[in-house]
Amino acid sequence: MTPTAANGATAAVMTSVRPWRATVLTIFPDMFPGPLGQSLAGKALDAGLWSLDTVDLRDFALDRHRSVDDAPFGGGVGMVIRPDIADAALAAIDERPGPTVYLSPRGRVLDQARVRMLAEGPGVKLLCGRFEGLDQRVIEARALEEISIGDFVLSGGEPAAIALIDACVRLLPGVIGDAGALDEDSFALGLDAGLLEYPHYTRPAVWQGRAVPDVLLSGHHEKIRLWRRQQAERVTEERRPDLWRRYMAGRN
Ligand code: 9D3
Repeated sequence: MTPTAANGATAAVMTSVRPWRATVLTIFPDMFPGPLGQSLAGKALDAGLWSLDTVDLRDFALDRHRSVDDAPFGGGVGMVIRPDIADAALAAIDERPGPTVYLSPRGRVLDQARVRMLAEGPGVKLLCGRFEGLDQRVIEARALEEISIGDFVLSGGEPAAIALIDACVRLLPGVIGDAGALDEDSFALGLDAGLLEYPHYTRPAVWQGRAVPDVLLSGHHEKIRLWRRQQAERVTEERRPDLWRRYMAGRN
């Protein structure tokens, strides 16, 4: 299904705006769409709210073995992606919209501010790291933006690309209904306000001898709001001193 004026949510986006476009350069194109073909992102993909294309780095190899890597100058473990092959692949997607991101454990750690900016743009081109990394010269020559998704070791950039795309897609107009986007709490609390979330409860009211906090059953909406804020602050101070410091500084 493509966006049509028949759908009120997409009608506003129709005029001149092309769907947000993700282009992924990878030696494992079969990893895509993967989880992005399911749930929220998958429905939005089917609805034409965004598009996903993969480009196989091996298609730009120069030998019959389709090798894209070589041994590191100066010695050491592992292999390095060749600059000439990465550059040829990047040249082939030059006309596609958005900045070119190289997913690498050496990158700046992705945050919601960068996700918001990428989602507001026309799309993104993602080069997935593999082996020990990519020749530094192509990173410089193409001014690639290096992004990591956190301080843990993946086997390659593909799962990081999937996480980045998922984070962007859920922000695209029409992907989340008004219910989620306009929910007051998601602005007042939660990551947007710089706090971790308060704890959630649903039925049954007592489960395995554990009762839901009384205040949530009280019907006092002001008390509930205050309790949730207290809980959000307590858990943030406890688990994320970095977020807590920023939150407290921002209250001045
Ligand atoms: C000798 C050190 N290398 C292996 C432990 C460094 C290394 C190279 C390549 C470690 C991981 C990888 C593959 N990772 C990614 O391509 C990657 C990644 C990550 O590992 N963590 C967080 N974000 C990202 S984005 C791409």
